[in-house]
Amino acid sequence: MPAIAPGSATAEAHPNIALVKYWGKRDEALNLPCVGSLSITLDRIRTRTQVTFVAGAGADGVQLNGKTSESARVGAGLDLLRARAGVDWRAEVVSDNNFPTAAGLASSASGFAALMLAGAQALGLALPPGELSALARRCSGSAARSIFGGFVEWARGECADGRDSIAHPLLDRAEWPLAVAIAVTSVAAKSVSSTVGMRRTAATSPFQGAWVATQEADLAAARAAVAAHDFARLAEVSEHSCLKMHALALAARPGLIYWNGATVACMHRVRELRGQGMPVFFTVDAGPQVKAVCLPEALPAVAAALREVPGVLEVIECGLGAGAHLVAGPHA
Ligand code: 2P0
Repeated sequence: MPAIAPGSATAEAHPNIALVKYWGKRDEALNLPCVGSLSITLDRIRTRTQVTFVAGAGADGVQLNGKTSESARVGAGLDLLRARAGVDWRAEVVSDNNFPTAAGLASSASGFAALMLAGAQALGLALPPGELSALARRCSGSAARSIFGGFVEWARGECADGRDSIAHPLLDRAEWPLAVAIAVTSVAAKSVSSTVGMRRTAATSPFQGAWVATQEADLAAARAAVAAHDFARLAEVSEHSCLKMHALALAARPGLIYWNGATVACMHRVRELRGQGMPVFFTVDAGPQVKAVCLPEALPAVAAALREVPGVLEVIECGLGAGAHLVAGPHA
């Protein structure tokens, strides 16, 4: 008999946005990336997840945003925790996002970071943040980074078993507060998931080798920019990494086009604003939303400018947020 009783816990985690992007896996089973990446964790938008274990084996139940959801990935993530704890209890998972799910707003990052923290706590597993990061990575690569707040780096790692492919915090959000205006241009779920897109890219894009070969220089430049609080340098390397990742994916067969017309219009608008002296740059993930990263004093003007771009449905304003953390209850 296990020494612990089934319990319940609730955790919150925020999405993160990569400034130096993750794209491509060197091991799909363990979710090990071809490249390291560097991100900022957001505030305001979040996933809140309650995990309740129930004694006795059986199917897990998952509710996402009030609807019953089939999620093999949730079950697989919980299996990692059950194996650690030596139990076979099934779980009831209740999760909600206060932002559009699966539209390039990194809901899998916040979702799996919150799931693993709540699940570990509900099983009484006292896991250090690095181990939680590795477990979250197994569910979804970018979730490794949402365990931490502020500026975060996820190391590619060298070990075949992935034990060194974990995220760590680079700089606290209070040390260099940045702001992000997210221009939502579509709330439809994306047509090609990141996992499938990465697989297709690695198999068919002629630029895959160049992508991997140039990543370390981008990471070094971004790390230095973060350490020096050098916004112009961070802007340059971040837009480069974003456009390089999309060029890589565009060159897959068939090519992956994650942008719509409003996405491109927002990117041009951000560059116009920067040309006028505003401290702002863009980044875009595997979806059509544009994230405009700026100094906090520029946020109202950046958000207002993006709201006027035709095709922009909504602009969400965020600052930098904390890492995954436990909260009192699902509706606290
Ligand atoms: C990133 N993206 O670094 C990159 C940039 C999207 C574009 O991480 O297959 O949902 O679950 O590991 O983490 C999105 O990919 O993919 C992502 P899986 P994930 O943020």
